[in-house]
Amino acid sequence: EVGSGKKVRIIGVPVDLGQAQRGVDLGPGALRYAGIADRLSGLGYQVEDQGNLDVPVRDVLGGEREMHYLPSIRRVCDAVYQAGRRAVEDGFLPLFMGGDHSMALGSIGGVTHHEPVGVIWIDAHGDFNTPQTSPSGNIHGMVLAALMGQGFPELVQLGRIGPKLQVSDVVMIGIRELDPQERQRLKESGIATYTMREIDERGMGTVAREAVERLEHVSRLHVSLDLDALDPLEVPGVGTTSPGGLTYREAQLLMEIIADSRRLASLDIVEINPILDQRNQTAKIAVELAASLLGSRIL
Ligand code: HAR
Ligand code: MN
Ligand code: MN
Ligand code: MN
Repeated sequence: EVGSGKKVRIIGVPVDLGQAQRGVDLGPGALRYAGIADRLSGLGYQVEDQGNLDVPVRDVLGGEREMHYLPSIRRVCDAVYQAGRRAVEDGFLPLFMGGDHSMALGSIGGVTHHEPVGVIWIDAHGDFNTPQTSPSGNIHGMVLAALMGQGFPELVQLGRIGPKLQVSDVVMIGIRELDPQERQRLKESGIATYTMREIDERGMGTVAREAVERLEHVSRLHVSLDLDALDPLEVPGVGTTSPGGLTYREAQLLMEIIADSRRLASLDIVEINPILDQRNQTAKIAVELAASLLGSRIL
């Protein structure tokens, strides 16, 4: 058995404050109903669900609306950070269930508390805006920049002082939709980025192996899986859809190749919006991708 008693801790983060659409706070429930815990225990993992972290509902945060809920996102991410740090200290592989992508500030902050981690950021978007370049003001579109030390000081200094990630510790896969200034910033950042064009031309197998090799210098890998990286025809349950995305087969191959590295140490599953979904299809696909990432084999 692949899991052979290794421990996974499920941490639900029902946050929807990083973006504007209603429904993404229901993601943790959707993943539970799609059977995430049983699927992983079936692989031989010891699975512990620690429930959901406390997240205020936006309906009681009227006063924060103008600030795009920055104070509450900061508080939520603080709790996520501590939960992630503790999970690593306790010897668990933490699986963070969003919620929108703003929670990755806490999850990636927490899992890098003791030592650097290589991050595979799978997303249609760059999430590399700053408050100055963001057209929407939505914090889920700024989280990777904040992790690298750029943006709201409240977010940059979360958990511990300073940047949580170095340029060489990140690879991005599935990118196809960037805002004009975000695009410029990403080009100048030096982050390794595999756009959809690159995947189409070179194939996912080649791209995925190269991405994992780029993170050879770190002993642990974190996957931040934004479901909008997949094509909306396959995963209708996401808030910010972008056509021309990964097929389920490509995403699964990517997961399998990351699994082969045997260095996966933590995982985010974010941006599932059950209100927009059809029969929980998006969460079901996410569960299968998590299983592939944790070593499920066809043969
Ligand atoms: N780039 C846009 C913005 O900053 C939208 C990006 C956020 N969308 C996501 N995150 N789902 O990946 O508002
Ligand atoms: Mn994202
Ligand atoms: Mn996205
Ligand atoms: Mn605004």
